[in-house]
Amino acid sequence: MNPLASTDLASQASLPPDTAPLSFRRVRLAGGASPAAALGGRWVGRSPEAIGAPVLAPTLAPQEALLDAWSTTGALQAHQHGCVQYVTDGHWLHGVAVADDRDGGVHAATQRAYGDLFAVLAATPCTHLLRLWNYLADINADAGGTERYKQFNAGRQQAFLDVHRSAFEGSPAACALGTHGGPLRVYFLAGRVPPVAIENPRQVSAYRYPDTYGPRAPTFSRAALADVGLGRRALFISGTASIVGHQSVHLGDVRRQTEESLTNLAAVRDAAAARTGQPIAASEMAYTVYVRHAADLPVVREVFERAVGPASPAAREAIYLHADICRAELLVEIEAHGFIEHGSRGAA
Ligand code: 3EB
Repeated sequence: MNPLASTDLASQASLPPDTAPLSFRRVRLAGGASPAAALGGRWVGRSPEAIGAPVLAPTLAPQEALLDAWSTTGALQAHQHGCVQYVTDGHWLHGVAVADDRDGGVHAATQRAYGDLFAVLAATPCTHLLRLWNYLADINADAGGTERYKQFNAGRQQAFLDVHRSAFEGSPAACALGTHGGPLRVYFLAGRVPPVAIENPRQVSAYRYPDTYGPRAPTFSRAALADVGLGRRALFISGTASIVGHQSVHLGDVRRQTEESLTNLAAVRDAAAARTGQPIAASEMAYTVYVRHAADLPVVREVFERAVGPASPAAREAIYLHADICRAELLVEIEAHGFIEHGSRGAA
């Protein structure tokens, strides 16, 4: 336990005492029917709301979909604003911004999505982003001389600056993946209290990447720790790839890229544990594994399952999606979230 670190956390604003707790469930649904009582979440598989990233595993029936569902016990209200649809109970808010990038291009679509999203947050008590999930078709394709991911980064950073939100230290945890079609989709989860941003000591912070990766840096932190009520905290680990410092490593070697990504995930978990004074078990987290080439699934899965324990809840519940990673040379990216009980904090 690091006493300094726990002072840090203790000085964070705390949730109002009447807060309904936030919870998570990964659910398999026939026909993509929305479960009652969920704020919402990211859909994959056979649903009109699904992202264009085919599910490589688990094997789904033709009409099945998977939903990463965020729930609360509070009374829910659904709303729409601009390109954003969202559901909130006043304590937690989940939404999705959907913007077609075919007319005005990626930069404009990204600014529109984030502009509407920030307008929603500003109009509710849930002003603090806990986690963002970005999905953009053909992320590595060139459009007018600039890679679409770089245009996305420029639009995203500008949208943060436009509303005077930090685009650097304290940025939200996020991921950005390339889908095989469909509009830009930005899923977001927000709450009333700011999370604590966590960085990875093995990596340069993404918002400090040199401009060789694009004129505007990506806007995200490596992870975020958020109080979710009832004495629990969530650790949201951003999309994590085979990057050391700011460089992609193990080019062309999917096995070693997967191992390096897992080493980075462990470093982020360790950094979070140093802040909370409590370890978080890799075997208990909920993972999404993005694989660029479907043929790489067996190798990625073998390395991942060995790392988290082949019989663990993590291995059993992980989902593998066919998606492009935001740098053309990266073959795999892994994201995860999990929960920490304050109760087992001992003396603190
Ligand atoms: C990386 O570490 C790999 O642009 O929101 C990971 C997580 C990555 C989030 C983003 C990008 C993003 O740079 C890519």
